Amino acid sequence: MARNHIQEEYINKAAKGRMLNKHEIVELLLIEDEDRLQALFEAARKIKQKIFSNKVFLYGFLYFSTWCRNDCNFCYFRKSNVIDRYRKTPAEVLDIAKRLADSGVHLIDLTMGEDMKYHAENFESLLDIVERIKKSIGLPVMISTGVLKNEIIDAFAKLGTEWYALYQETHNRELFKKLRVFQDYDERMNAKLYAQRKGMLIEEGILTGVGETLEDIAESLLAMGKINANQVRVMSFIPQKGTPMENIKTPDRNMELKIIAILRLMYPYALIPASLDVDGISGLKNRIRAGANVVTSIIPPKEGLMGVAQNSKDVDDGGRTVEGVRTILSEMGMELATVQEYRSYIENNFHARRICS
Ligand code: SAM
Ligand code: MD0
Ligand code: SF4
Repeated sequence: MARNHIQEEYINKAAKGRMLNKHEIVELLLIEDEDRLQALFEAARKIKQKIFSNKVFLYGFLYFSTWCRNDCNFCYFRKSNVIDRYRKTPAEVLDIAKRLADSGVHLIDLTMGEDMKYHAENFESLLDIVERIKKSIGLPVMISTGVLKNEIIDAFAKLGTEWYALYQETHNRELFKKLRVFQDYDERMNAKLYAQRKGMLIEEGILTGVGETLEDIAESLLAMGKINANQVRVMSFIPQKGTPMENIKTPDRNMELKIIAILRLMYPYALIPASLDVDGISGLKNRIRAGANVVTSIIPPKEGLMGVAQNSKDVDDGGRTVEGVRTILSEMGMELATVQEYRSYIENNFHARRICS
Protein backbone atom coordinates (compact mmCIF):
# COMPACT_ATOMS: atom_id res chain seq x y z
CA MET A 1 0.00 0.00 0.00
CA ALA A 2 1.26 3.51 -0.75
CA ARG A 3 2.62 5.36 2.28
CA ASN A 4 -0.14 8.02 2.08
CA HIS A 5 -2.82 5.36 2.35
CA ILE A 6 -1.15 3.66 5.26
CA GLN A 7 -0.90 6.94 7.13
CA GLU A 8 -4.53 7.67 6.39
CA GLU A 9 -5.49 4.26 7.69
CA TYR A 10 -3.63 4.87 10.97
CA ILE A 11 -5.25 8.29 11.43
CA ASN A 12 -8.68 6.72 10.92
CA LYS A 13 -7.87 3.85 13.24
CA ALA A 14 -6.83 6.20 16.05
CA ALA A 15 -9.81 8.50 15.40
CA LYS A 16 -12.08 5.49 15.98
CA GLY A 17 -10.57 5.03 19.44
CA ARG A 18 -8.00 2.31 18.81
CA MET A 19 -4.55 2.58 20.42
CA LEU A 20 -1.57 3.22 18.15
CA ASN A 21 1.49 1.02 18.43
CA LYS A 22 5.11 2.11 18.08
CA HIS A 23 5.33 1.35 14.37
CA GLU A 24 2.12 3.25 13.65
CA ILE A 25 3.25 6.28 15.68
CA VAL A 26 6.53 6.40 13.74
CA GLU A 27 4.59 6.22 10.48
CA LEU A 28 2.46 9.21 11.53
CA LEU A 29 5.57 11.13 12.58
CA LEU A 30 6.85 10.62 9.03
CA ILE A 31 3.93 12.50 7.47
CA GLU A 32 5.14 15.21 5.13
CA ASP A 33 2.41 15.54 2.56
CA GLU A 34 0.38 18.69 3.31
CA ASP A 35 -3.03 17.02 2.85
CA ARG A 36 -2.11 14.17 5.20
CA LEU A 37 -0.76 16.66 7.73
CA GLN A 38 -4.02 18.60 7.67
CA ALA A 39 -5.97 15.34 7.99
CA LEU A 40 -3.94 14.46 11.10
CA PHE A 41 -4.61 17.85 12.70
CA GLU A 42 -8.27 17.72 11.80
CA ALA A 43 -8.72 14.28 13.35
CA ALA A 44 -7.01 15.51 16.55
CA ARG A 45 -9.14 18.66 16.61
CA LYS A 46 -12.36 16.71 16.25
CA ILE A 47 -11.51 14.52 19.23
CA LYS A 48 -10.63 17.57 21.30
CA GLN A 49 -13.87 19.27 20.28
CA LYS A 50 -15.90 16.21 21.24
CA ILE A 51 -14.45 16.06 24.74
CA PHE A 52 -13.66 19.67 25.60
CA SER A 53 -15.99 21.45 23.13
CA ASN A 54 -14.45 24.85 22.34
CA LYS A 55 -13.07 25.42 25.85
CA VAL A 56 -9.41 26.18 26.53
CA PHE A 57 -7.57 26.31 29.89
CA LEU A 58 -4.93 28.90 30.80
CA TYR A 59 -1.89 28.48 33.07
CA GLY A 60 -0.07 31.42 34.65
CA PHE A 61 3.67 30.84 34.64
CA LEU A 62 5.60 32.13 37.61
CA TYR A 63 9.31 31.37 37.26
CA PHE A 64 10.21 32.63 40.72
CA SER A 65 13.86 31.55 40.95
CA THR A 66 16.27 31.07 38.07
CA TRP A 67 19.04 29.70 40.32
CA CYS A 68 19.88 26.08 39.59
CA ARG A 69 22.28 23.42 40.85
CA ASN A 70 22.01 21.41 37.62
CA ASP A 71 23.76 21.64 34.30
CA CYS A 72 21.22 20.50 31.71
CA ASN A 73 22.92 20.99 28.35
CA PHE A 74 19.84 22.49 26.68
CA CYS A 75 18.96 25.06 29.35
CA TYR A 76 19.84 28.75 29.55
CA PHE A 77 19.62 28.58 33.34
CA ARG A 78 22.13 25.72 33.76
CA LYS A 79 24.52 26.38 36.60
CA SER A 80 27.58 26.90 34.37
CA ASN A 81 25.97 29.61 32.28
CA VAL A 82 27.08 33.06 33.39
CA ILE A 83 23.83 35.04 33.31
CA ASP A 84 21.83 37.46 35.43
CA ARG A 85 19.62 35.48 37.79
CA TYR A 86 16.79 36.44 40.10
CA ARG A 87 14.93 35.00 43.06
CA LYS A 88 11.59 36.64 43.88
CA THR A 89 10.67 37.09 47.56
CA PRO A 90 7.62 35.22 48.89
CA ALA A 91 5.73 38.54 49.09
CA GLU A 92 6.53 39.23 45.43
CA VAL A 93 5.46 35.73 44.40
CA LEU A 94 2.13 36.09 46.19
CA ASP A 95 1.54 39.50 44.73
CA ILE A 96 2.23 38.29 41.18
CA ALA A 97 0.13 35.16 41.72
CA LYS A 98 -2.77 37.34 42.82
CA ARG A 99 -2.49 39.52 39.72
CA LEU A 100 -2.25 36.48 37.47
CA ALA A 101 -5.40 35.10 39.10
CA ASP A 102 -7.22 38.41 38.67
CA SER A 103 -6.26 38.43 35.01
CA GLY A 104 -8.17 35.17 34.52
CA VAL A 105 -5.76 32.19 34.54
CA HIS A 106 -7.01 28.82 35.83
CA LEU A 107 -3.84 27.67 37.56
CA ILE A 108 -0.59 29.07 38.97
CA ASP A 109 2.52 27.18 37.84
CA LEU A 110 5.26 27.82 40.42
CA THR A 111 8.52 27.06 38.64
CA MET A 112 12.14 27.25 39.71
CA GLY A 113 15.58 26.00 38.79
CA GLU A 114 16.82 23.47 41.34
CA ASP A 115 17.62 26.36 43.68
CA MET A 116 19.73 25.16 46.63
CA LYS A 117 18.25 27.83 48.87
CA TYR A 118 14.90 26.05 48.79
CA HIS A 119 16.47 22.64 49.27
CA ALA A 120 18.47 23.92 52.26
CA GLU A 121 15.32 25.13 54.02
CA ASN A 122 13.29 22.03 53.16
CA PHE A 123 11.01 24.12 50.96
CA GLU A 124 9.45 25.84 53.96
CA SER A 125 8.91 29.14 52.18
CA LEU A 126 7.50 27.51 49.04
CA LEU A 127 5.13 25.39 51.13
CA ASP A 128 4.03 28.57 52.82
CA ILE A 129 3.48 30.29 49.47
CA VAL A 130 1.37 27.37 48.22
CA GLU A 131 -0.70 27.41 51.39
CA ARG A 132 -1.33 31.13 51.02
CA ILE A 133 -2.24 30.84 47.35
CA LYS A 134 -4.71 28.11 48.18
CA LYS A 135 -6.21 30.08 51.07
CA SER A 136 -6.37 33.60 49.74
CA ILE A 137 -6.35 33.20 45.96
CA GLY A 138 -8.09 29.87 45.65
CA LEU A 139 -6.65 28.66 42.34
CA PRO A 140 -5.19 25.21 41.67
CA VAL A 141 -1.38 25.12 41.89
CA MET A 142 1.29 23.29 39.91
CA ILE A 143 4.83 22.98 41.23
CA SER A 144 7.68 22.68 38.72
CA THR A 145 10.58 22.53 41.11
CA GLY A 146 12.73 19.80 39.61
CA VAL A 147 13.34 16.61 41.60
CA LEU A 148 12.12 16.63 45.21
CA LYS A 149 12.71 14.19 48.06
CA ASN A 150 9.74 12.04 49.07
CA GLU A 151 9.25 13.87 52.40
CA ILE A 152 8.94 17.17 50.55
CA ILE A 153 6.49 15.69 48.05
CA ASP A 154 4.48 14.42 51.03
CA ALA A 155 4.32 17.94 52.41
CA PHE A 156 3.12 19.43 49.10
CA ALA A 157 0.58 16.64 48.64
CA LYS A 158 -0.72 17.17 52.16
CA LEU A 159 -1.36 20.83 51.38
CA GLY A 160 -3.49 19.77 48.43
CA THR A 161 -1.05 20.97 45.77
CA GLU A 162 -2.79 19.71 42.65
CA TRP A 163 0.07 19.17 40.19
CA TYR A 164 3.70 18.12 40.00
CA ALA A 165 5.30 18.85 36.62
CA LEU A 166 8.54 17.00 35.96
CA TYR A 167 9.55 16.25 32.41
CA GLN A 168 11.81 13.37 31.52
CA GLU A 169 12.61 15.15 28.17
CA THR A 170 13.23 11.73 26.58
CA HIS A 171 12.64 8.13 27.59
CA ASN A 172 15.87 7.01 25.95
CA ARG A 173 18.21 6.62 28.92
CA GLU A 174 21.35 7.23 26.88
CA LEU A 175 20.00 10.47 25.47
CA PHE A 176 18.75 11.49 28.94
CA LYS A 177 22.33 11.21 30.22
CA LYS A 178 23.55 13.52 27.48
CA LEU A 179 20.83 16.11 28.12
CA ARG A 180 20.42 16.04 31.88
CA VAL A 181 24.10 15.48 32.65
CA PHE A 182 24.91 13.98 36.07
CA GLN A 183 21.20 13.45 36.80
CA ASP A 184 19.56 10.13 37.50
CA TYR A 185 16.81 8.96 35.15
CA ASP A 186 15.13 6.75 37.75
CA GLU A 187 15.30 9.32 40.49
CA ARG A 188 13.44 11.80 38.25
CA MET A 189 10.86 9.25 37.15
CA ASN A 190 10.37 7.92 40.68
CA ALA A 191 9.75 11.37 42.15
CA LYS A 192 6.95 11.83 39.62
CA LEU A 193 5.44 8.43 40.34
CA TYR A 194 5.69 8.98 44.08
CA ALA A 195 3.76 12.25 43.77
CA GLN A 196 1.11 10.39 41.78
CA ARG A 197 0.79 7.74 44.49
CA LYS A 198 0.31 10.56 46.99
CA GLY A 199 -2.66 11.80 45.00
CA MET A 200 -1.08 14.54 42.90
CA LEU A 201 -1.73 14.95 39.18
CA ILE A 202 1.42 14.65 37.11
CA GLU A 203 2.69 16.18 33.91
CA GLU A 204 5.18 14.36 31.68
CA GLY A 205 6.96 15.91 28.71
CA ILE A 206 9.58 15.65 26.02
CA LEU A 207 11.78 17.98 24.03
CA THR A 208 12.00 17.54 20.28
CA GLY A 209 15.09 18.49 18.28
CA VAL A 210 17.58 17.26 20.87
CA GLY A 211 19.00 14.30 18.97
CA GLU A 212 16.11 11.89 19.44
CA THR A 213 14.98 9.41 16.77
CA LEU A 214 11.37 8.94 15.67
CA GLU A 215 11.43 5.63 17.55
CA ASP A 216 12.49 7.49 20.70
CA ILE A 217 9.55 9.86 20.29
CA ALA A 218 7.15 6.95 19.81
CA GLU A 219 8.54 5.25 22.95
CA SER A 220 8.03 8.47 24.89
CA LEU A 221 4.44 8.89 23.73
CA LEU A 222 3.67 5.33 24.82
CA ALA A 223 5.51 5.85 28.14
CA MET A 224 3.31 8.85 28.93
CA GLY A 225 0.25 6.61 28.77
CA LYS A 226 1.90 3.80 30.74
CA ILE A 227 2.45 6.11 33.71
CA ASN A 228 -1.04 7.59 33.35
CA ALA A 229 0.20 11.16 33.12
CA ASN A 230 -2.64 13.67 33.32
CA GLN A 231 -1.00 16.33 31.24
CA VAL A 232 1.41 15.48 28.44
CA ARG A 233 3.62 17.88 26.53
CA VAL A 234 6.20 18.45 23.86
CA MET A 235 8.34 21.54 23.33
CA SER A 236 10.66 22.25 20.43
CA PHE A 237 14.22 22.80 21.56
CA ILE A 238 15.27 26.47 21.43
CA PRO A 239 19.07 26.95 21.37
CA GLN A 240 20.37 29.01 24.29
CA LYS A 241 23.36 31.34 24.30
CA GLY A 242 26.34 30.15 26.33
CA THR A 243 25.22 26.51 26.53
CA PRO A 244 26.82 23.39 24.99
CA MET A 245 23.84 23.11 22.61
CA GLU A 246 23.81 26.73 21.45
CA ASN A 247 24.75 25.84 17.87
CA ILE A 248 22.13 23.15 17.40
CA LYS A 249 19.32 24.44 15.18
CA THR A 250 15.77 24.59 16.44
CA PRO A 251 13.73 21.86 14.69
CA ASP A 252 11.05 22.39 12.05
CA ARG A 253 7.80 23.12 13.92
CA ASN A 254 5.82 20.47 12.07
CA MET A 255 7.40 17.83 14.32
CA GLU A 256 6.07 19.46 17.49
CA LEU A 257 2.65 19.89 15.86
CA LYS A 258 2.54 16.26 14.71
CA ILE A 259 3.44 15.11 18.22
CA ILE A 260 0.68 17.27 19.74
CA ALA A 261 -1.84 15.77 17.29
CA ILE A 262 -0.71 12.19 17.87
CA LEU A 263 -0.87 12.73 21.65
CA ARG A 264 -4.45 13.92 21.23
CA LEU A 265 -5.33 10.86 19.12
CA MET A 266 -3.72 8.52 21.66
CA TYR A 267 -4.99 10.26 24.79
CA PRO A 268 -8.27 12.04 24.05
CA TYR A 269 -8.85 13.09 27.67
CA ALA A 270 -5.37 14.40 28.43
CA LEU A 271 -4.53 18.04 28.95
CA ILE A 272 -2.05 19.02 26.22
CA PRO A 273 -0.23 22.38 26.34
CA ALA A 274 0.24 24.92 23.58
CA SER A 275 3.27 26.60 25.15
CA LEU A 276 3.83 30.28 24.45
CA ASP A 277 7.44 29.66 25.43
CA VAL A 278 8.47 28.27 22.04
CA ASP A 279 7.22 30.72 19.39
CA GLY A 280 5.50 33.29 21.58
CA ILE A 281 1.95 34.38 20.88
CA SER A 282 2.32 33.84 17.12
CA GLY A 283 2.68 30.11 17.77
CA LEU A 284 -0.64 29.78 19.56
CA LYS A 285 -3.07 29.14 16.70
CA ASN A 286 -1.25 26.27 15.06
CA ARG A 287 -0.78 24.42 18.34
CA ILE A 288 -4.48 24.76 19.24
CA ARG A 289 -5.35 23.63 15.70
CA ALA A 290 -3.18 20.55 16.19
CA GLY A 291 -5.18 19.47 19.26
CA ALA A 292 -3.72 21.32 22.28
CA ASN A 293 -6.21 22.56 24.89
CA VAL A 294 -4.12 24.35 27.56
CA VAL A 295 -2.23 27.60 26.97
CA THR A 296 0.87 27.63 29.17
CA SER A 297 3.54 30.23 29.88
CA ILE A 298 1.22 33.19 30.39
CA ILE A 299 3.60 35.71 31.99
CA PRO A 300 2.65 39.10 33.46
CA PRO A 301 4.60 41.91 31.79
CA LYS A 302 7.16 44.16 33.49
CA GLU A 303 7.58 42.06 36.63
CA GLY A 304 11.12 41.02 35.75
CA LEU A 305 9.91 37.46 35.14
CA MET A 306 11.31 35.16 32.48
CA GLY A 307 10.22 32.28 30.32
CA VAL A 308 12.35 29.16 30.11
CA ALA A 309 12.94 28.57 26.42
CA GLN A 310 12.09 32.09 25.18
CA ASN A 311 13.03 34.03 28.24
CA SER A 312 11.80 37.45 27.09
CA LYS A 313 9.86 37.01 23.83
CA ASP A 314 6.45 38.76 23.95
CA VAL A 315 6.64 39.15 27.74
CA ASP A 316 7.02 42.86 28.46
CA ASP A 317 4.81 44.05 25.64
CA GLY A 318 1.92 42.08 27.16
CA GLY A 319 1.70 39.52 24.35
CA ARG A 320 1.71 36.59 26.76
CA THR A 321 -1.29 37.75 28.80
CA VAL A 322 -4.82 36.41 29.16
CA GLU A 323 -6.11 39.30 27.05
CA GLY A 324 -3.57 38.59 24.31
CA VAL A 325 -4.58 34.94 24.30
CA ARG A 326 -8.33 35.60 24.52
CA THR A 327 -8.28 37.74 21.37
CA ILE A 328 -6.56 35.04 19.34
CA LEU A 329 -8.70 32.22 20.67
CA SER A 330 -11.90 34.08 19.91
CA GLU A 331 -10.75 34.60 16.33
CA MET A 332 -10.61 30.81 16.18
CA GLY A 333 -14.06 30.31 17.70
CA MET A 334 -12.51 29.03 20.93
CA GLU A 335 -13.40 30.25 24.43
CA LEU A 336 -11.71 30.45 27.81
CA ALA A 337 -13.11 27.92 30.28
CA THR A 338 -14.17 29.11 33.73
CA VAL A 339 -12.09 28.28 36.82
CA GLN A 340 -14.99 26.08 37.93
CA GLU A 341 -14.90 24.15 34.67
CA TYR A 342 -11.16 23.63 35.06
CA ARG A 343 -11.60 22.50 38.65
CA SER A 344 -14.31 20.02 37.86
CA TYR A 345 -12.21 18.63 35.01
CA ILE A 346 -9.16 17.98 37.18
CA GLU A 347 -11.24 16.66 40.05
CA ASN A 348 -12.73 14.06 37.77
CA ASN A 349 -9.82 11.66 37.99
CA PHE A 350 -9.05 11.82 34.30
CA HIS A 351 -5.74 10.71 32.85
CA ALA A 352 -3.94 10.14 29.62
CA ARG A 353 -4.85 6.46 29.45
CA ARG A 354 -7.25 5.79 26.67
CA ILE A 355 -10.74 5.47 28.10
CA CYS A 356 -12.74 4.85 24.97
CA SER A 357 -10.72 2.01 23.41
N1 SAM B 1 14.06 23.22 36.82
C1 SAM B 1 12.88 22.44 36.73
C2 SAM B 1 13.10 21.19 35.90
O1 SAM B 1 14.07 21.14 35.16
O2 SAM B 1 12.29 20.28 36.01
C3 SAM B 1 11.68 23.19 36.19
C4 SAM B 1 11.94 24.25 35.16
S1 SAM B 1 12.62 23.63 33.67
C5 SAM B 1 13.47 25.00 33.14
C6 SAM B 1 11.19 23.36 32.71
C7 SAM B 1 11.36 22.72 31.36
O3 SAM B 1 11.72 23.69 30.40
C8 SAM B 1 12.40 21.64 31.16
O4 SAM B 1 11.99 20.42 31.72
C9 SAM B 1 12.47 21.59 29.64
O5 SAM B 1 11.53 20.68 29.12
C10 SAM B 1 12.10 23.01 29.23
N2 SAM B 1 13.25 23.68 28.61
C11 SAM B 1 14.39 24.08 29.22
N3 SAM B 1 15.24 24.60 28.31
C12 SAM B 1 14.64 24.53 27.11
C13 SAM B 1 15.02 24.91 25.79
N4 SAM B 1 16.23 25.41 25.54
N5 SAM B 1 14.15 24.71 24.78
C14 SAM B 1 12.93 24.17 25.03
N6 SAM B 1 12.52 23.80 26.25
C15 SAM B 1 13.37 23.96 27.28
C1 MD0 C 1 5.74 26.37 29.69
N1 MD0 C 1 7.70 27.69 30.29
O1 MD0 C 1 4.69 25.83 29.95
C2 MD0 C 1 6.69 26.79 30.81
C3 MD0 C 1 7.35 25.62 31.51
C4 MD0 C 1 6.86 24.28 33.59
N2 MD0 C 1 5.76 23.59 34.21
C5 MD0 C 1 6.33 24.83 32.31
C6 MD0 C 1 8.19 24.76 30.59
O2 MD0 C 1 6.03 26.61 28.54
FE1 SF4 D 1 18.02 23.58 36.00
FE2 SF4 D 1 15.62 22.83 35.12
FE3 SF4 D 1 17.32 24.23 33.56
FE4 SF4 D 1 17.87 21.71 34.14
S1 SF4 D 1 16.07 22.43 32.97
S2 SF4 D 1 19.32 23.42 34.20
S3 SF4 D 1 17.09 21.52 36.21
S4 SF4 D 1 16.35 24.95 35.39
